[in-house]
Amino acid sequence: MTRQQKRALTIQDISCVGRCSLTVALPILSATGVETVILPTAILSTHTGGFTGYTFRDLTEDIDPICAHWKELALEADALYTGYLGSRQQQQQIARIFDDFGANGPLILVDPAMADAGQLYPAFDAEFAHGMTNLVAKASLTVPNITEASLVLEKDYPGDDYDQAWVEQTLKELSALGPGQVVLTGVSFEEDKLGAAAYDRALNTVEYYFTERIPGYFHGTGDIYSSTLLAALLNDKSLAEAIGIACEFTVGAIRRTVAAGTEPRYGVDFENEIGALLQRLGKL
Ligand code: PXL
Repeated sequence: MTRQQKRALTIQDISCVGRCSLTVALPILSATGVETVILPTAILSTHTGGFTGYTFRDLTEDIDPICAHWKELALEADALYTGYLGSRQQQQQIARIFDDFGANGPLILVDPAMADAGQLYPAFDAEFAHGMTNLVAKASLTVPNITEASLVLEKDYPGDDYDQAWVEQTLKELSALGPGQVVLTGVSFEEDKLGAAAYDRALNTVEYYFTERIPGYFHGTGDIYSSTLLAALLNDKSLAEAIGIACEFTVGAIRRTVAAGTEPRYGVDFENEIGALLQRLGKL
């Protein structure tokens, strides 16, 4: 069956409250015209950053039967996109999903969503980080922050103490694991600027995009960034264009949240930025 619309399959948790993982990936991709198929890895009452007492329903056992059904349907996707995962076992299941649903050469985006600001998220350990390295190796595009890049490469987290040479070496080391395209987020060389760096191995280019830095820690912005990056790529933007579109969308959502004075652990107001995103994509 021929498809007019691009289709993404995204595999991550549902944090019911807190605007991250599937509750941002699905609306962002859908709003930009991408048909979005979801594989939830777990259901949590809230995400694990800044809330205590959250519930966690592990959906590991459901993953193989869901995928078996999809194989019967000969389901195909233009992109396979993973984010926050519930367990080490899920990393292995997903490696198989990449093989099972990879025959048509989809873009495979692995966001190794597991850490920030030098710390693993509460649910994860070194073994999980190691498993993420194996998954990154199977991606065509990976989008870590600086903490995640350091964990994936098993090198020291530099804190704020890095330079352009470190960034470009890190991009190339990540690419050497497998992915032809790498985007590093949370890159900053000047106090008041924050952005992303992208490496494309085939083009042998490194591109940067920076916006104003808004001080504070804003939950879910890594997931918003990766989802928007993928949405832009599936809307035929180049990697260099897509990193800028995703930076502007993310900072726009942060700006609105700061102006509204809402609690950052409830995530950022990306909903009211969707119009601006569609304009940048040329869809309005
Ligand atoms: O990628 C952010 C994220 C997603 N899902 C859950 C999380 C987090 C970050 O803490 O806890 C459940």
